[in-house]
Amino acid sequence: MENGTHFRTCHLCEAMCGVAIEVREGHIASIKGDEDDPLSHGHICPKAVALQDLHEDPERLRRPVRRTADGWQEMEWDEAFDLVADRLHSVRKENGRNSIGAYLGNPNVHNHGSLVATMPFLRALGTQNRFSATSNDQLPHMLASLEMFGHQILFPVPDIDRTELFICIGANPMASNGSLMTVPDFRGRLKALKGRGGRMVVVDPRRTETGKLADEFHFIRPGSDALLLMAMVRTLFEENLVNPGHAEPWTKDVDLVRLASLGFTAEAVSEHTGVAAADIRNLARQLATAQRAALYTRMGTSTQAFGGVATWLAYVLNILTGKLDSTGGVMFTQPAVDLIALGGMTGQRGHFARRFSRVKKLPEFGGEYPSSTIADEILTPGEGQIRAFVTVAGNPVLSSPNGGRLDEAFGSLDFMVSVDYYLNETTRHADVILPPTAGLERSHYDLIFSMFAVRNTAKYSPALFDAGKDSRHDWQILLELAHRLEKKRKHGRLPVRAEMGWRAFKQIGPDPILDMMLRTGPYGADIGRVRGVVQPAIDLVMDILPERHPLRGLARLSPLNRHWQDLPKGLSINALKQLPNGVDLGPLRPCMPGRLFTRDGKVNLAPRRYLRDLDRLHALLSAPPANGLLLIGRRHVRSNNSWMHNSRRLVKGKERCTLMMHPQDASRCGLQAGDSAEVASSAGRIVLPVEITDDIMAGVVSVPHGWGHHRDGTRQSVAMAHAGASINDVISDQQTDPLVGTSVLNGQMVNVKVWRSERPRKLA
Ligand SMILES: Nc1nc2c(c(=O)[nH]1)N[C@H]1C(S)=C(S)[C@@H](COP(=O)(O)OP(=O)(O)OC[C@H]3O[C@@H](n4cnc5c(=O)[nH]c(N)nc54)[C@H](O)[C@@H]3O)O[C@H]1N2
Ligand SMILES: Nc1nc2c(c(=O)[nH]1)N[C@H]1C(S)=C(S)[C@@H](COP(=O)(O)OP(=O)(O)OC[C@H]3O[C@@H](n4cnc5c(=O)[nH]c(N)nc54)[C@H](O)[C@@H]3O)O[C@H]1N2
Ligand code: SF4
Ligand SMILES: [Mo]
Repeated sequence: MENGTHFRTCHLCEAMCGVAIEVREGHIASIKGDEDDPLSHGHICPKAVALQDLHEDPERLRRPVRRTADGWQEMEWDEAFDLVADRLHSVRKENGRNSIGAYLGNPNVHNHGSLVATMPFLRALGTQNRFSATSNDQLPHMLASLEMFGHQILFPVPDIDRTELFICIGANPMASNGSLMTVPDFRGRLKALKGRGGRMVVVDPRRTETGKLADEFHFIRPGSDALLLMAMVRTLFEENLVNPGHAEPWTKDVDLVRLASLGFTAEAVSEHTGVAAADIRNLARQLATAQRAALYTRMGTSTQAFGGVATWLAYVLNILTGKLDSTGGVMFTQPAVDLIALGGMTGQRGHFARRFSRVKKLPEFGGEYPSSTIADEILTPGEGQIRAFVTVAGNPVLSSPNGGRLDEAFGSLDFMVSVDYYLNETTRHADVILPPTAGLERSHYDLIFSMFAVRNTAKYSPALFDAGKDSRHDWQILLELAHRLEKKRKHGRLPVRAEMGWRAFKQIGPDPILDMMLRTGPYGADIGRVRGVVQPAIDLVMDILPERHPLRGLARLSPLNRHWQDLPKGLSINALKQLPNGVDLGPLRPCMPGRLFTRDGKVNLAPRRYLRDLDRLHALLSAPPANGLLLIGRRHVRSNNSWMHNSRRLVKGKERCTLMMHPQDASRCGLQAGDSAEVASSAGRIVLPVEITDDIMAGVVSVPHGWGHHRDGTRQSVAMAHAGASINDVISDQQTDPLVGTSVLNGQMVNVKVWRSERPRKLA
């Protein structure tokens, strides 16, 4: 790579910060924030410099390895692909297509190559036993979007740069930099909000880094958000504050929501939630009366026992107060590659509960079962039992509930392959590991997070380094495996056309596809001069075509869509290459009801499955509040899920994998600062240092996730030296939100006691 400064997007988290990487003599000399990035304006977090650590990490795998009796052995790519395709094929032949399980991890969504190759890969695997990080994450948001707006990824995003009131429940953007709200430099944006006279309210069981900056902060008992939000809805009706405003004509079933909220008064839910009734009422009033306000919920309200209902109610509150699709409220990003419109056209709007998992009968969403049931499906004998497993960019042993049981399950498989560049807690169980290139060695375009950003932007970066001939990108690995598997299924020979198709796909890769999507998207080709002639004809045709006709979808997707008429035009990869810092496509714009995908073109405010789940909420309200310690997670700005602890720069300093505990609880358990605590549940136990602080609500304890690097047989020496303990070793896989199937990662009950032993803190 030439000497000089190269601009690209950091792909580590959802924030999409622009980075300026200075390269000298083929090496990274520095990584700084890109002042000219139209979204992040120079902001980066400490993880950005770890891009270099990741790039240079000698322990990052660069060639395929195979497990042998004498340890891991390197192999040639061709040999590795053959072996994997062979073994997967024979497991499938012997035990049926569902005997292969597949798990897709979080980094896939930061990788446009993977995204393009995943579909054909999964089709070639042919299994219904698919899992991903979604069910440990944003699944309730996807269900709410599907049920209410008719499309699984049409997410309302806070218009934070123009709001006057930001209500943040169960999220910590100061640490996470936002989620389903791509918001680089949250601190700066918050400062600007306050500078305009705006306010932030935070509701969380822990006074987080975000909570500390709030104008108003409330502790809430974990798992009780649905009660709080329902009482806010109740307050709106009681106090005549319901006013969907411009959304009124395209919103239905307001009255059903009113009926559903009966009984959930602020006074009634106060004891359970731990939030004073006056504060709940006041929250509802603030949301209703502020002209520009956004209520936002994320991980804490999503991955809990009532995550489905809570997420729905958050959407409902924004709609009842007229904040949906209005400036300064919650709006919809209009990305340059509109996967939402594309999904609408190809029938990928999403689906739910079309089939159920074999063992626990949990519902699929978009063809995936909840990850909390992976171990059940591997360990329970019978027709359809998983015998072989594929992981792509995932570390479920640390990221999914009951990691100990997953360890056992992966250890029992006939065959496992991991597409991953680290030998870690999950991939150590693989028979073969296929390592892809790392982020700086491939081109980058953020297909996913451009859809959820607080401003419309687009940016393309070519690969910064060439990893050489003996390397493969994720997309190359996935397509090669898919091709070989398809061939085997057809007894070694594909029809000529199919064979040519595969070869062409492998030849061109994701970028020409991306280019085509950019050119045909909302900011694509400029049909300016012909629009006057073409548009009326198109409108006429559209009127007579049935609602679900593919041509309608096509028009919706193309520059012909009227909604996109005024947007800037001319995007393509070439155009973006001329603008290496990225291009600003403007603030969020109202787009409803035109972008709704529901059959009747209305927002469905009261989908029946949520109403049916309210019996459970009534039961929660009538039972006495649980007495015991409730476990929640947390994130830290220097850590990223489970996989960046091999960067010395990120793990140095004070130990961060601690048990946070309120002084009252600590003294009740006989724990003092510096002690080690044992946290136990039916799933397992972990030991970690206690950190006593009144920043956490009494009755709640917190442990970050992604740690627990003590397991044998991994190859991440820095991470092992800072092992910590895995919260998911004590989170039970028996608890899911029965409505959606999401793992209950927040709010499970645990026992805590003093750990006194001369033995080292390592637990299996
Ligand atoms: N530094 C860093 N950034 C990241 C990541 C990372 O690992 N590290 N991960 C990325 C990913 S994959 C994601 S999905 C996002 C997540 O982004 P966020 O959702 O902002 O992430 P968290 O920090 O987990 O915030 C969850 C908050 O919910 C609170 N909470 C827990 N239980 C409850 C509850 O029952 N009710 C309420 N109201 N609050 C509760 C927790 O105390 C915590 O403050 O972050 C992304 N960004
Ligand atoms: N208790 C608890 N559990 C949680 C959470 C929580 O808040 N609390 N958060 C949940 C959330 S939001 C998420 S998103 C999940 C994340 O869960 P996962 O996606 O399962 O785990 P990660 O830790 O992101 O691991 C990513 C893996 O991908 C590999 N990898 C990194 N980059 C690439 C790449 O470019 N290509 C390939 N092929 N591999 C790559 C890494 O080496 C690592 O093995 O964790 C969830 N688990
Ligand atoms: S916040 Fe940090 S990790 Fe996330 S994109 Fe920005 S620099 Fe990268
Ligand atoms: Mo996530």
